[in-house]
Amino acid sequence: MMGDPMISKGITLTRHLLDDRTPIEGDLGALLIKIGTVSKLISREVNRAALHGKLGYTGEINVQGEQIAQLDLWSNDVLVDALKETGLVCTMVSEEMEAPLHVDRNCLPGSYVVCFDPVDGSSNIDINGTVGTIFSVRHRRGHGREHMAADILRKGTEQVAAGYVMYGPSTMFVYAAGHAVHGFTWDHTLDDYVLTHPDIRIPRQGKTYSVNHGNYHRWSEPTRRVVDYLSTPDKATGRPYSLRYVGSMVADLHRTLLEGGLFMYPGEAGEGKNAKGKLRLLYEVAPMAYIVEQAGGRASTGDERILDIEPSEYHQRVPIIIGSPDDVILAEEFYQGKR
Ligand code: P6P
Repeated sequence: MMGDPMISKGITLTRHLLDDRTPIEGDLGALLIKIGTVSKLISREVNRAALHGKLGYTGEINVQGEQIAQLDLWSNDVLVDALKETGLVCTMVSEEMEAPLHVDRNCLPGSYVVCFDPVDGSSNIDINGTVGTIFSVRHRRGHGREHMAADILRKGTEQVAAGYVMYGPSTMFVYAAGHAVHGFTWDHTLDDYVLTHPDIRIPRQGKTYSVNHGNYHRWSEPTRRVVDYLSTPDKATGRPYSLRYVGSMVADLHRTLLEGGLFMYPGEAGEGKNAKGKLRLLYEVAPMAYIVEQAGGRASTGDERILDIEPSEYHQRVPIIIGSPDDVILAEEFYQGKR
């Protein structure tokens, strides 16, 4: 896409997605524009949460066993209503909804399944940290509610688009739809996203690793050995890497995408709740893996390519090792006993 006349400053997300030179299928552009529009509302509420008494938690626990932040529920409802309104989304899966939502009237041939985490990392809102919305888009294959599970539980390779919105010092919309990864920054004067990061490519190798080091003693041996290796000084191989960890997947992945390096949320040793890690395949791990691969990166569990995983449950967790290809391959060598 580099050199493409559409890849120039001042191009808004709307104009980019509706231009017939942008290789995006059918109604997908309209769907992404809608997600961008809703993200403006979420961004505004995140920014005003402290002023409008929207900090803190509802006191309820979600299907993940996690506390529900006030903005989690509000953002989920806003996204659900918007995706319904498009008339294009037949089925939705959300971190905040135990069961998928099936919208019969939208289930025409070519309609979409959208999986999303409305506000990922919402625990960071109360400390004015960066949070994000993550989304994944697939075509539905079935013909009715009875096919809903089969429509949803499909490999990440069948995604037709994925993206995230990062509510940070600036609000950014980053998406991939099979050809390139483009980043747009919210311009308040235009009241729209403007193309600022065309055709993002992840560096082959980075200088940072991103993981919750507090879990060190719960990790399996290979994970500890990866982290021990990266934090051991060795000039010839550019070590030690610096540890960077926000605790908000969108923030940690965005830095990794732009600067390279490794993000990991590995499984824990043994058969406990977090044996497969904490992050959910359908609406966190698979969309991020889709984006990073399209930027030239790599994403695996340590043993298996993320996008090849056949989901078995809507809220299934998988370990994730993702980022620069050289760094992920190095980590995989530890998991596969080659180092
Ligand atoms: P931990 C936020 O709760 C989240 O789902 C991701 O955004 C983030 O990467 C991860 O969990 C942080 O988890 O256990 O390190 O606090």
